Amino acid sequence: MIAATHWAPPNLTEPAGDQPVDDHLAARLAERWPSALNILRSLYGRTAGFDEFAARVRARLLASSATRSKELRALDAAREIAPDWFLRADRIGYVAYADRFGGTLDGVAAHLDYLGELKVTYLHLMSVLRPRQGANDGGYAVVDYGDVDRALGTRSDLASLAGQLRERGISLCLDLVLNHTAREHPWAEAARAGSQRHRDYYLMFPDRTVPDRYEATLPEVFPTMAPGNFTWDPDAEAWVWTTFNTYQWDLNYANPAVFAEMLSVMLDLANLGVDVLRLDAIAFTWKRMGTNCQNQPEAHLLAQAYRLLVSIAAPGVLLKAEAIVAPGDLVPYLGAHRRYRPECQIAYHNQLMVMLWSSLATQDARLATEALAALPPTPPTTCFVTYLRCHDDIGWAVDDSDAGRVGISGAAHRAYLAEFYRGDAPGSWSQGSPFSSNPENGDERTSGTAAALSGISAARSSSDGAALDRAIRRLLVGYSVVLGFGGIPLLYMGDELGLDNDTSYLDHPDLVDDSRWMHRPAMPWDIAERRRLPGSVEHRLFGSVRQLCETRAVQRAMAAGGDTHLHRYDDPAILAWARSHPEHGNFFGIANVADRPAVVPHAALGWAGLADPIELLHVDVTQRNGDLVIPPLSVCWYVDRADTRVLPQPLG
Ligand code: OTU
Repeated sequence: MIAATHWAPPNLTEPAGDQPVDDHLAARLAERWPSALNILRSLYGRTAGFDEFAARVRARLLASSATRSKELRALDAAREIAPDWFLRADRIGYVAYADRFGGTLDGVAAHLDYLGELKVTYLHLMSVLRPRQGANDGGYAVVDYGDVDRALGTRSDLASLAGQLRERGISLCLDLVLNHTAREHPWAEAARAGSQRHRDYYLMFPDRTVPDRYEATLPEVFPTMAPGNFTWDPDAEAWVWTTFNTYQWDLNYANPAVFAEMLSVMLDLANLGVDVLRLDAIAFTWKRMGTNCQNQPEAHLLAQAYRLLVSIAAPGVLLKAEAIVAPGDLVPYLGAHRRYRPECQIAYHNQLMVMLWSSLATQDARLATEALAALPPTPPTTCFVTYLRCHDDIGWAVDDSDAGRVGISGAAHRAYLAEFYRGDAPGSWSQGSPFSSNPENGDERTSGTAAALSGISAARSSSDGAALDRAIRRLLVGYSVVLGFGGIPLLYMGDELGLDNDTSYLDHPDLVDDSRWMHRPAMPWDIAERRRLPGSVEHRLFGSVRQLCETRAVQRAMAAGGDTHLHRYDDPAILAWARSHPEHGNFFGIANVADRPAVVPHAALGWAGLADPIELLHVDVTQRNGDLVIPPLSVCWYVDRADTRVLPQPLG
């Protein structure tokens, strides 16, 4: 912890005019710059002009701090004093495309009361920075990181929205698409025009020799939309590295100039009032011949360097790793290396999403229990974002050895889940669609809204009341685990209302190839009004989700940090997890993923460390022969009475 003392750090010998603006900054520099410099040296120490580069980075930090507003500096100070601010139980996230939620940034601001109803304290707005015209992968192809999409508003609208969010205690998360730029970004334009300096910002090859050698070990991220990892650009007369779509040019992070450019972007967004930077596709940022070019040690060094540098200039700002990778590869993004090294504070818990849908399809939580128990521990100063749906597809990340431990084949189960959620398996209630099927390796991912995947859409169109009840319970089981698992839960826009798939993308030539658009509808505010109409699906879902959020927000034992342990019992329908936090107390969650009652031993509550448990969600748990009977498709949240400040209200 940095104290606001008045000593001059001994090793700061910069010339006058290059002095830190305040003592806090001086202290942070003294504490963190040497480590940052070490990391930069291991990344770029061998490139010519390293010292000059390092001096420029340092000067950039000072300049950025000097222009950081008083208000943001105060927030920095508060967050340095209470660095667990983002781990607390009252952090509840909402994720939406800015345009689809509000039309414009001002439009987003006009709907903040809606987020207030859900107790939202963290807002991830997508597609805010200026993307290329035409196809742009939902905004993940940026032409100007310093400008806002003109259809949404201006930089000052963004700063004003951030200010309004701050007043309401809502943190703003924006995407930092750092792995690639749009093909029309000025750097790429200059590269095409022949500037060698800018060609070095990207990975460009005169012929197929080197690309073919890389391709030998590279997977394809979008095999149907954008096969291969390189695109011939006739103007640049080169094969350009394009991991994602042809118009998304991968940046060359082996070039320190690229590192410095992206640092400037981060610091600029931080000073506009952005609280969390989502590092898009961070796993892909460093390439190495003979590997899959993901999760390379240098990708972690990049994240560590950015973390330290951002925490010097804007310590209230967090980094979130968007690394949709195997669990063992994931926790290092939170700093869990052989020895802890500060890296991103937040990462996506993709495995939980996959395992929830897997459990709901099979009405069996044993695979989920094994997979979640196998996840290595995360540093207590970091957390996951947990979610049931997001703007991307679901890749059926079932690990073969997890599957083996419950006696099933990983490959067969992956194929089954894809089939189930596209609605083709016997008994399926789902109305999802395939995304990026790869006939070569049998991979098939899935698109669809939570309502479509949980059976709400199907039940609604067949007017089957009992099926609708089950489907609603299914979606709420998913969200009850997401909100109780520990971490920052994310509500994906529209799930709280049960929005159906939106097929209008099929009429749009830029979108038609990409089924992810079916779960990216515009917010139908007229339908949202039905949340006030008793008996409507919207009322049932919204009311229950709101109640989950309200319940969580006031139960400090539901904070992130601390440990999570999966508990195993005989009944395969039970997913049970205990969380213990040294300060905030114990939490125990029990989910029954089956459409029949399920049992856990009565002693389970004691085994989970609860002395005087109270159940927060008013689930009608009964007792039978010394067992607790959990009703079909329901979730119980238990905390100790002593840790409870607010007693629970019935869910309704
Ligand atoms: C991310 O996606 C974004 O979330 C996608 O919307 C973008 O299309 C993509 O980057 C390119 O900018 O790269 O680290 O299941 O999870 O495409 C993982 C696949 C990513 C997605 C993957 C992801």
